[in-house]
Amino acid sequence: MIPTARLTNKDVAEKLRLIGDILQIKGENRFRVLAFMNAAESIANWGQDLYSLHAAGELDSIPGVGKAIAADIGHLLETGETPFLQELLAEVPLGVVEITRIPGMGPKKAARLWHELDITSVEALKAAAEAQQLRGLKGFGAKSESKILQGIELWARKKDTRTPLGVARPAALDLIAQLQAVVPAALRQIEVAGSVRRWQETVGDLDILCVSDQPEAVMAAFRALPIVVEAVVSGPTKTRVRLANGLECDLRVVAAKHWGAALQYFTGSKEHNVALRELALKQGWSLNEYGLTATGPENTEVFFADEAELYAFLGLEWIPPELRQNRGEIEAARQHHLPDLITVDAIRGELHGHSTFSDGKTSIAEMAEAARARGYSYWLVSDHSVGLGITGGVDAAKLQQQRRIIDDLNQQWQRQGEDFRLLLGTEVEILADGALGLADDVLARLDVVIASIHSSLRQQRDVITARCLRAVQNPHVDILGHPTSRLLGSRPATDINVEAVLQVCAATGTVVEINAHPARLDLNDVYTRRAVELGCKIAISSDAHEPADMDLLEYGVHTGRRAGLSPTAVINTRPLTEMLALLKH
Ligand code: DGT
Ligand code: CA
Ligand code: CA
Ligand code: ZN
Repeated sequence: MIPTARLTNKDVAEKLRLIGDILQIKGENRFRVLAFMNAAESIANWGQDLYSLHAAGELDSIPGVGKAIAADIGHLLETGETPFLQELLAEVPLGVVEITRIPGMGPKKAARLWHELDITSVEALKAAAEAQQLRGLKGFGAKSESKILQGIELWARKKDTRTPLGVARPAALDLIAQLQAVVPAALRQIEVAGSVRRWQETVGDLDILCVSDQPEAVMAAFRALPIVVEAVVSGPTKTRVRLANGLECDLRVVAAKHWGAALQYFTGSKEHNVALRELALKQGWSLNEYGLTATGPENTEVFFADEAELYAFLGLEWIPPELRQNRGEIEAARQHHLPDLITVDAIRGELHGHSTFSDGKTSIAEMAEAARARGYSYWLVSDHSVGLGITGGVDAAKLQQQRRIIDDLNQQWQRQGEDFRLLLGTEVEILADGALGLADDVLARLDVVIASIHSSLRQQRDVITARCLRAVQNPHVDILGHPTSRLLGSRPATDINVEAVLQVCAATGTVVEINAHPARLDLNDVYTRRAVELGCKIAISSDAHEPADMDLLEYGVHTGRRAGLSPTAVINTRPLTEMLALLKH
């Protein structure tokens, strides 16, 4: 039972999706297709390691995974392949599957192009469209040829190019601010929707929704904004533009009475919407982006001024956008059991930040001032330890210097009756063998110790997992920093066994960090959910290297919200003494 290469949950989900796609091309039963698609979705969002579940014979405990699909997954994990998929791939060329992923193309069209014109790759499709060979087919015309070519261009550009939320969100808010500056009188409401509103860690495109009596003026102003490069679609109610940074943005104008349903619809996620629509249907209503229409003979229509009214009409509490992932939130909203979600305001201090003693850009005193200005009551100075190749990493002597600076500042605040304290810690490097970059007796003198991995990131799974486990078992290590060390868009997560690490963190009382920097968001939402299930305590910090970085905290808080995180699970929502009492030593 030796797998050639270890598959991630995402790899397995992709294979299952591929099976679903091929079954669709073959025109198989819709429910059979759905079974694979649902299993794929479920596994992509599953925080637990599939290999250990498989070893325990419990793959079918995953929602949406029945016995038959569990057996396919078992084959995948053991051999990297499944006989079923092999069979399907022998029948249907992979290029035909790829064609289904082109915008505007679906399994039916792809199957026809394959059977009738023997087109089995995107390249062949492009050539055929350019050579005007498609218009001979029934139902295809000159117009569909140019649409297909546009679709192919989009597909080529889109492949693997989701934008980190840290880039997409400011861009969307900026667009809104610019529009508000140019046509303030024309805008009655405006709001960001789509994945940005749900704080998903990466974003395909931006979606903005507004209410206006002057849609033409709003659309013209939008197309004329300086950061807009070109209009891709120009219409009275929908305009799609490309921005200078390559992102695309949809702007939709809706009538005031449609606002509630439209904002709900365009916020998504698609999966949440599908489930909500099913719930509405059961109650005799058909839901779309305008409102509800009775499915009975009278076709009564109901409209909603805001989202909360729509959810209430369906018997649900308003669901925060971060939770709209079809992972049980609709049922929870029905039973008034939605979690009490963490907010930015609940954070009382930060437990990860840097100064000029390592790679920070600002002195301890200036960082402290910035933290105080934000209303925090504590802030941890946690510079990198020596041994990371960062000039000026802290050693025992430098930590003593830092202690003197911090003591002085704390005494001043105490004299002035200020509710603010600096804490001294370090972000100690977990060395390649799991030993720490500073000796235990040095760590013992610090208020809070974070341990994290920044080097030897490509170690094998067993090696890097054991390395991390050794570190979190150290009684002086209070917090595990950015557990997977990924950098969104530039560096994949290490191959660490997160499940095993979280279990040991829970057992040892080691706090797990959500590093809020939008390039990290590590732990991510899925693993955070799992960490809380396992009983881990969480810290959310911005890992600030200069005062402006402290603004990034919200990305971590909203990642926590996507995980259903409540303030009580987050140690830095507590007052200082309570927070310190929750640490290991
Ligand atoms: P993205 O852009 O890939 O990061 O993700 P979204 O969620 O922003 O997706 P997008 O931009 O394609 O569409 C925005 C929202 O519109 C989406 O979250 C839900 C809704 N929507 C779009 N297409 C469909 C659809 O085919 N069915 C349903 N139920 N909702 C849709
Ligand atoms: Ca979008
Ligand atoms: Ca969109
Ligand atoms: Zn750091």
